[in-house]
Amino acid sequence: MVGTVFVLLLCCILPQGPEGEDPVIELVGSSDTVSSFAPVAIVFSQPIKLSANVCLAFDPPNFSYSVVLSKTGDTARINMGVRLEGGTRYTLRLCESIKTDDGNLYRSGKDSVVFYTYPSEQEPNDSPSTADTVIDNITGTLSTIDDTDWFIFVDSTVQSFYFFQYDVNCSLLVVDGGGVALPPSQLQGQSGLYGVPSELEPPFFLSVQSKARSSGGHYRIKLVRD
Ligand SMILES: [Ca+2]
Repeated sequence: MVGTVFVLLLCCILPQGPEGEDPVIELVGSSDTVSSFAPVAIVFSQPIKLSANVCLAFDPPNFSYSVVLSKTGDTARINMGVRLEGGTRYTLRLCESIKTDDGNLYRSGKDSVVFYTYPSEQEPNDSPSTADTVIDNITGTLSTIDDTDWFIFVDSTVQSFYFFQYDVNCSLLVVDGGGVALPPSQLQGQSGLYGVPSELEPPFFLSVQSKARSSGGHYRIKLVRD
């Protein structure tokens, strides 16, 4: 009984923050699916001190990450440091509790943020016979100046596709099932929406090739269906 009273009293004495709400951490952005190569941003519902140690436990593990906190203490950019697993559900938990400016607590070990990664290319995919099948989204990188990535489109409902490039200097080539390349002039490797010619019957192929002997960055292909 005495213990119960003490707990009740303690509940009333502990600071509850401006609205009395528990602080929460959420993913920034409208989508919970991200590229395996891209950073992730999280927002703290109640700001934390800039001196706070934001220690994160990834599941599956990633020990190469780094955190950059915004000057307002309410947003953190998490640079992954490595390429995450493609097509995977990730959970982020705090390794250490963090106090808010108002004395509330983000508790360690709680499930704080869940996000998913788009499927990513599986090397070797440097020829049509080893091409990765594109279902909806797929990400890739030109890891060396000699890297060429091939993708196969098998779905007849695909009308067009987006190609998003992030610091990739590349050219694109569409090849039909018989190995005949379409005129490359329409495909500059820039981010944009590319139409699939109506006469092109699946399966057909898209290759992403290094341009001017450059490498690095990453890209994403997103199919658009009718
Ligand atoms: Ca590649």
